[in-house]
Amino acid sequence: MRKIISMALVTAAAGTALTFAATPAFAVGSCASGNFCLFENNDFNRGNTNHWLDLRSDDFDLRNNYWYDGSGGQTNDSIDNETSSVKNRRGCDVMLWQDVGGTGAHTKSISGTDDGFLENNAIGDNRLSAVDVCV
Ligand SMILES: [Ca+2]
Ligand SMILES: [Ca+2]
Ligand SMILES: [Ca+2]
Ligand SMILES: [Ca+2]
Repeated sequence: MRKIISMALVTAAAGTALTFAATPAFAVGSCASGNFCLFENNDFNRGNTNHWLDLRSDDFDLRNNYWYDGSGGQTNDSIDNETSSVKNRRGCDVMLWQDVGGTGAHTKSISGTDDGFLENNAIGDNRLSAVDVCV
């Protein structure tokens, strides 16, 4: 009887480990510490397609970056001129630029803040093309 119980515990423990391994969805698009996080839609994609990208370093040309989806796979949908909300978990301020190379309208994302609606900022909605991390 004791042996059966311990076997059951081993099975349960293995099942738990598998569950954790199989649910990266918890982390997908949730903006972990150390990242600057872009979202295709307002309000961090809530109620909409879960297209996201995490950046850690400068990228002055988002034309060659592509959204990741809700299962963590890369799409063929370019990020350029599509960002609608951001979260700053990078640990420093980040400048958002309208044009490739870092020109045009710009908005500074303050370290530790979220903005679910870029339309009311200088950068505007669906215009972000360059990101300067730790300005
Ligand atoms: Ca790029
Ligand atoms: Ca958008
Ligand atoms: Ca805003
Ligand atoms: Ca742009």
